[in-house]
Amino acid sequence: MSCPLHPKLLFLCLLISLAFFIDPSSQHLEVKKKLMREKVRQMFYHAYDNYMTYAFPHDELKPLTKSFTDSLSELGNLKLEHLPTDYNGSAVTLVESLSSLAILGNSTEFEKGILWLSENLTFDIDARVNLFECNIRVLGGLISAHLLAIDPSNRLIQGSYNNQLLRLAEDLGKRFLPAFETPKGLPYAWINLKNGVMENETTETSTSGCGSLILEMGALSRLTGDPRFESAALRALRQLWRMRSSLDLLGTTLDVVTGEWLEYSSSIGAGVDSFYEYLLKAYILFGKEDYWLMFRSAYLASQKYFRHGHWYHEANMWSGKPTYWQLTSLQAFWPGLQVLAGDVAAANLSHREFFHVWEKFGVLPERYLLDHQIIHPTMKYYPLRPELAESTFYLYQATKDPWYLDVGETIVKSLNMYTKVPGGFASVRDVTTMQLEDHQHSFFLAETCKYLYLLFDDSFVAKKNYIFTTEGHPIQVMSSWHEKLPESYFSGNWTFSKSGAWESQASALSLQVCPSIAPNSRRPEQQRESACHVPDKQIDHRCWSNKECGVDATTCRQRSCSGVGFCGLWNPL
Ligand code: DMJ
Repeated sequence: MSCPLHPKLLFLCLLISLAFFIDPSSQHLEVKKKLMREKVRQMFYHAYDNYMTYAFPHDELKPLTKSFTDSLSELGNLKLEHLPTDYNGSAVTLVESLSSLAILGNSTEFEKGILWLSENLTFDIDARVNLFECNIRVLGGLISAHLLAIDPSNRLIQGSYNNQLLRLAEDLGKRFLPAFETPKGLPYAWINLKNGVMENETTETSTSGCGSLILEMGALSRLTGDPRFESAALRALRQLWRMRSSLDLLGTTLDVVTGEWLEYSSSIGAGVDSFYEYLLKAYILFGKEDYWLMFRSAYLASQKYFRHGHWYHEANMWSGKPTYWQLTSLQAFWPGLQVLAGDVAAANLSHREFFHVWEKFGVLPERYLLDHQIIHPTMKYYPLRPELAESTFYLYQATKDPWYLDVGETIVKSLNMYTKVPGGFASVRDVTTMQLEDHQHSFFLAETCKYLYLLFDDSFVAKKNYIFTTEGHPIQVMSSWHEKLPESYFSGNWTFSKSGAWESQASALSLQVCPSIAPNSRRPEQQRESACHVPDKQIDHRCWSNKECGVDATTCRQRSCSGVGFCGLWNPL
């Protein structure tokens, strides 16, 4: 292109020429990401401002009637009249919003929130709360916000910060401890914050309730120097793991006093989900090999007994036989976890199945019956859950495939179209009619909006290595908390690493957790790790017995030794 000599025209011409050198598709992508970030930012503030106006300091917003609910106590099935008359809630949504406010860079609101909480929040209340929910929402929210506040690079605090959030977290953690006083250290599901475990308290709890406390309680111990929190959570986790079946499966519910399983059906969904998540994330955060070994066995078993194509059904923990053929909305976190484990190809395939159901109904129904291809008749709701957005975020970060941005855009559109009301965002009672329910769960601010924002914004995760708790609260991965610093450790969350001519693309973790590689047939120049891949003993796949054969990377099935001495997938499914 030749440019005229007139200065104005010359300038214009140079600009046009420059545009030719800038890749128009990447430019388009950046524009789209910026636009979407703004949309999600507006969604967050619509939810947050309405909460602050109509519900704060109570726990959650009722967006249709512009009123409030004290969910922290209602989680214990207590009616409000059973609570102290001066009880005004524990501002759960504010606690849950702090880390999102930090990511959005709203230092004013972040600091204001901390100030209010440090002057007003008390846990000395006669309220029965669910240990798991209170841990992931309140303890996790406080710890994450504390860590973000003390990180000077965030520039979130203008005045002085005197660890007020950490002190609140420590007080809450101490109130959790009586729940663990059972014969085997398995915690009660419910605890009265003032009086400890109540008389005649139910002894029934879930696997996730017992086995997903280690991130928050472990972090609390590291920050306070008081080892009791981490050891209580770890003891419970180890005991749970000891109770696994010979197939490495765990049931869904158990008795904390007798230590017996109550529900034998096992899954990656409700009641178990975050147990898997915390094994892998605890390994990332604390670098203890034990967590990885437990995760690896549990993950292998899940692939072997639950996976059917790209779906996951439930199975009996003792026999491994399928029990319920259902897809649940909570399972949609699984592809995100698979990305963290380096199993990106499998994550992509299962994510597509969930998104297909989202597209079919506009949102994800709580339960979808796979064998009949219909929604469960009494579980038609969608309470603004974050799991699909969460997995979409992980997959985009790992692959940078713009298709995931389109998925995010669809999710944002659906949420605005079906659930946005003048008073906030309302849950869907029935996805077949899109009839709404008067509840805006705090996880909509802690997770749904956060993951959608992070999908379109790379800056937060590019800065540091974070793990996100099951409630979406970031905790920085620090070498000082690591038992053993992994050999290949990266400062960013995601990385491309080169070995010779091969490029491997995966999570920062995958190079240490999945040293084995599986070829990617679609893009042979790229290799991807698989968390379940165990290579055959001999490089030429020759064998004398089954013991010398590994686990197939794509199907996660055990390979066996053929009559003529070669490892392969010889056994029929
Ligand atoms: C959240 O509270 C957490 O993610 C939890 O682990 C299960 N799912 C809900 C939101 O769906």
